[in-house]
Amino acid sequence: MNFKQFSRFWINIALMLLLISSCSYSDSVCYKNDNKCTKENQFRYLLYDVNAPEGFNLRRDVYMRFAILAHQMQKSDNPALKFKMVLPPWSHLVHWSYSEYPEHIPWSLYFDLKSLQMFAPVIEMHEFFSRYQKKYSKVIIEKVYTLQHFEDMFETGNFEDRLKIEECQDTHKLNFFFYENITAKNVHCLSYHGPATKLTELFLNTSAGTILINHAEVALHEFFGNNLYWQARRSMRFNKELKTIADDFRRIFLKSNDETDNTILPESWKHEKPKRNAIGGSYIAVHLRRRDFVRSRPNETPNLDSVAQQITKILIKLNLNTVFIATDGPKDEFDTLSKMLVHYKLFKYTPSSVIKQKYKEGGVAIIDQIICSYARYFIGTHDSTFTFRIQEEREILGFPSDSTFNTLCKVVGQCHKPSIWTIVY
Ligand SMILES: Nc1nc2c(ncn2[C@@H]2O[C@H](COP(=O)(O)OP(=O)(O)OP(=O)(O)O)[C@@H](O)[C@H]2O)c(=O)[nH]1
Ligand SMILES: *[C@@H]1O[C@H](CO)[C@@H](O)[C@H](O)[C@H]1NC(C)=O
Ligand SMILES: *[C@@H]1O[C@H](CO)[C@@H](O)[C@H](O)[C@H]1NC(C)=O
Repeated sequence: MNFKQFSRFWINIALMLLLISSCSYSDSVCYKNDNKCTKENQFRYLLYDVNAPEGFNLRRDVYMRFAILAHQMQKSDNPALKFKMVLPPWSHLVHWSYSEYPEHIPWSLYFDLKSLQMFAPVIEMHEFFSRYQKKYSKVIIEKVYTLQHFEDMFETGNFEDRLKIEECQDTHKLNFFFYENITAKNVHCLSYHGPATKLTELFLNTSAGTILINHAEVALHEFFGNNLYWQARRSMRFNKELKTIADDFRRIFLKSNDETDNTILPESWKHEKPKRNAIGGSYIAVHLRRRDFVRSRPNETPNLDSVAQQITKILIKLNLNTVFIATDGPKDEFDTLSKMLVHYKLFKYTPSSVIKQKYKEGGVAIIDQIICSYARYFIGTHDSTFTFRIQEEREILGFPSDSTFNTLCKVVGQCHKPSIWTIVY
């Protein structure tokens, strides 16, 4: 055996071992009245991933679209639609600083998993792994669909809902959530226009036990602001400890608490009743989105002078003297703003190193969002999804809409009309 033959021999052995260790799951998918059904294989697994540059708060919106899909499939009688949806761990988000290694942050660090599960059958990636680890050392996803827009959509003006396997527009290598032990068998590109719920058509057409949807953000909401939308949104309660940290800050610095603010929510969002009687703490909150917004949206993003003027106007109008600032801008901007508003009390949340280390930028952002949500009056940044999530939170808490849907203007009196998504009772 010469060297070439020798190495080919070992490559073959290695391939064989790989195949043995990774056989497909489709034959273990369980359909009704099938004696193959065991507790473990009665579900298929749906995984989804989002375009790398999308931020945390847009990803939360994509989650809602897929949670609604998973919710509807769970309610269906069709056994072929029995899925568990695997939550994509948070890694390498563009706005967050990160090291070379992916963080793989589980959803439970930021959200109350039990609450999510009351709406949709979701599991963490590590749970998905542990279900397979017993049998296999590597996960081989049976079908991957990378969503893409129809290239002809704007030329032909065809905006009908449709889906079709087509040639891939994007030829980047798939990254599988930055795991080295996940690969795929079948990869397709799916030109797609329509809501995420339309994907059931695809799932009914395949018996694959594991399906991954890439570029999930291409799939849209079926309805914006209907009852199902708000159920999904309400189920996204934050990790309780983050709420506690935010509550401590409110109590200590802003003299705000749920009793006096009239913002107590029932333990379970399923019992939430329509109301619009939240008062909020005696402070106004401002979400001041800077960094890339300053550069990429010069016509919308105000300078600090203008921000200070706009804040002053509202403080006078509401007869308040306390401001909470949530911002991704540098510390010296906050200091400058404080100097411009010396007659008022300005606050900003600064995490201790322990909290920063445990919850990272995502957790700090959520704490800022919570504190903004409980203010008497909120002013956000035009077109920021970070702001949208705060506005939704305030709708859920029952604030009057005119205390919520306000955004900073470029200069006083020159404003964009904010998009308003209220809960309609
Ligand atoms: N702590 C904190 N972080 C912020 C604030 N505003 C923005 N950030 C950070 O900047 C990131 C970018 O905002 P995201 O809303 O997640 O990004 P996006 O989904 O692209 O949304 P926008 O760019 O805001 O439309 C957030 O994930 C935060 O880490 C803020 O007020 N407080
Ligand atoms: C894949 O690797 C990750 C660590 O990178 C590990 O946590 C997980 O359990 C592994 N999965 C399987 C199926 O071995
Ligand atoms: C379903 O499968 C058939 C046969 O493989 C294929 O021709 C059709 O395009 C598929 N439909 C969808 C929605 O994937």
